[in-house]
Amino acid sequence: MKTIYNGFLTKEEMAEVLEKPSFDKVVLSSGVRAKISEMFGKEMTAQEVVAQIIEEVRKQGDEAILRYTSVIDGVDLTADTLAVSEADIDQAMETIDKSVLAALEQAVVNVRRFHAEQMPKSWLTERNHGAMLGQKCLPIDRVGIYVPGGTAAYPSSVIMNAVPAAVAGVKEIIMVVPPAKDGTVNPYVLAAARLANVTRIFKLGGAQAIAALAFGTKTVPKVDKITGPGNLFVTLAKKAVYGHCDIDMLAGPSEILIVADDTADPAYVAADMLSQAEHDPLASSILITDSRELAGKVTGEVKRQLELLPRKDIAAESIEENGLIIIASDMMEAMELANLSAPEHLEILTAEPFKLLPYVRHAGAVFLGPYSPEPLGDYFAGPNHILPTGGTARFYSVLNVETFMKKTSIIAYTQAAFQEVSEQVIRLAEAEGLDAHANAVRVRRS
Ligand code: HSO
Ligand code: ZN
Repeated sequence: MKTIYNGFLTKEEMAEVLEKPSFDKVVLSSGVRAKISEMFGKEMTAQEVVAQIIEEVRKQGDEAILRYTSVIDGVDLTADTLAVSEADIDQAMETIDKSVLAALEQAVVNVRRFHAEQMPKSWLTERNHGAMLGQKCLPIDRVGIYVPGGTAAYPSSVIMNAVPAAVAGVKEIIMVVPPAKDGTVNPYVLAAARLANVTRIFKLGGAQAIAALAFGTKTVPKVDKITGPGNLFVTLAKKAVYGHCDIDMLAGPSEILIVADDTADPAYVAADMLSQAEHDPLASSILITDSRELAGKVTGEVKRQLELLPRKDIAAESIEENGLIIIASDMMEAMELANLSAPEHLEILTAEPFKLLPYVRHAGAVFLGPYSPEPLGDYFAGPNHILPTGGTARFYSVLNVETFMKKTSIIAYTQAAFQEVSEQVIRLAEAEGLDAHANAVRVRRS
């Protein structure tokens, strides 16, 4: 983990330090490259791999997804066993720890309650001469939610994807999740899917899952929108199918940025940094503080706590490669740097955190004060944990109910209202040289 002093760098240099590598420039590990060569018989970029998988899934449907599941996940499935059965979910509900089940149930309640407050309202308003204008908010019919597998199982991501969709009124929620080596899906993931009203589940991951959802196969239904985070291949596939269906965002590795002053507890700061670091060697954890003393103590705490973690290898690599402490001259400067980074998660651990809230301009989610650690939001408080990463909080929002809705506008003029504006509409149609447009107004004029 590096420590740098902001005063020594120009704003441009600092922007460079804080910039995350763009997801489409990520360098593949030698292991992944070797696997690609073995699979396709030649060297290929991640983009080329994704394009080829999508093409094959479009042409060959089930055959291609089953083949890729066999080659990539090492699991041989059939069109029948690709789908998780109700009996499988019943069994998962039986086997899981009852206290975890209770916590999942409460998380669903909290997430539902928070998202219900986001529900946009359809509206109609009256203008001159009884003209009515309005907007109807409608749910998307069928969505696909991607739940990552890999080194951890994420029942919380099932809840964060599916509950807002259900609140929005989506009729069919199709979930895809890569199977474990033995062909099963983590029972907590299945239980979360039942609690969150997921309609159907397929044991399918990677670019092949995104392609199947975007174009449909005999077994996997085509959806209108795909949401949820995944690895590089999933993200590239989402980008490639965008336009055939909608997507939520292009997400990369997880990040936390903590703005703290000398009142912050170094053990809390270190623990929160490590909570992100354990996700992924590519995850990043940044502390910005005006206190050199805190910076020193946090460095020590990170080292100490790291040793105690079961996922120490992942967290250590992440801290080593992407851990950073920045010393700012004051808290205003700290906030400026935080905005420059536009982090996925922004924790503010200062004496009066609410005083800094007005200065937050770019962040996926903000956590204020010593008792709002990020994992509270990851699992339980109610707000969503599917958030923009890599600086994209400048233009993407956290996943929310409107992610699963669309808006339709309504126009209903009376004759008197129409008469009053018709001349001006004709002028505009004529100016565009569109006479048939002008005529559609003229024929109605009295
Ligand atoms: N911090 C992750 C979400 C997560 N954490 C799931 C634990 N489980 C990205 O926001
Ligand atoms: Zn997390």
